[in-house]
Amino acid sequence: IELERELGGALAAGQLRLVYQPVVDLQTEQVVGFEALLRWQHPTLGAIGPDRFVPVAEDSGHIVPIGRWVLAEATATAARWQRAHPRATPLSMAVNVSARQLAGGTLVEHVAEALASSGIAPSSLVLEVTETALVTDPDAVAERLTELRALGTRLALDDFGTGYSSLSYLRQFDVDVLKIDRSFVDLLDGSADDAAIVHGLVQLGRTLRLEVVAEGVETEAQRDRLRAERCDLAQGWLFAKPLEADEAELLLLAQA
Ligand code: G
Ligand code: G
Ligand code: MN
Ligand code: NA
Repeated sequence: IELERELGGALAAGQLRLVYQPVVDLQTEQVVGFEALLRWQHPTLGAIGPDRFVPVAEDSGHIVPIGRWVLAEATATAARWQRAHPRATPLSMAVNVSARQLAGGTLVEHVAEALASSGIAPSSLVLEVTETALVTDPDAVAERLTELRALGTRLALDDFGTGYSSLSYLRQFDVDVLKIDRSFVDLLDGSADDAAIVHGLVQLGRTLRLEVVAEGVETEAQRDRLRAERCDLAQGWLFAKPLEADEAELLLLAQA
């Protein structure tokens, strides 16, 4: 209850900010994009993680104005970085979208607004949804996703393999990107049978012609295995933790 009350004023008080985790191409190790992640710095409670406050924001409805701000901020940042660091394929920006946002009536409007004011190509915006968000209200979600697709944004299935869902959703919802959850990446340090799960997930994505991203890559051994499996992209502490915007810019400058 206290968090919920505090969250109401957090946005206006400038206590929310985005950090950006680089996404790298596994073959070249070049940064090809970022995932925007919310942070809340409360004046007395200190740093509150999204695992704690995003569920509160969802239940209270605060996620809608917060999500609108996240979309505006992340796309504005992407526009700035794309201009400063032009590439054949522009830097991508991934934004997490929760079940409540997806089911609500304003997400499409807020995405369109963010695209228009930032001017980025719609295809460089990746919306990350979890399997659980998809199954919460599949009919409403399917409609929203069709509208988002019409805008030209891409759709990523986040935390893939951990949700309560089935493979049929991959086709039904016309996903573009598969993000393999870090609990599976961790398995790469285990037995051959465990590693076979990652092999299967990467193959599934490749067969369906999806872009495959491995999350939570922490060791060189994991990176090497994923590269050998022809996984396309990766993020994780081995490459970089989520960075403040100015740190992320330095990284882009360093690889230019
Ligand atoms: O940054 P961290 O790994 O602590 O994020 C924890 C969780 O919070 C992740 O599951 C992530 O999807 C979620 N999260 C982070 N930023 C956002 C955001 O801007 N919007 C929503 N809806 N969820 C977010
Ligand atoms: O659910 P989602 O994938 O959106 O959440 C991303 C979260 O994973 C972020 O909170 C981020 O801080 C965390 N994260 C990113 N890279 C790593 C990593 O290499 N190891 C671990 N343990 N967590 C990571
Ligand atoms: Mn995510
Ligand atoms: Na994830």
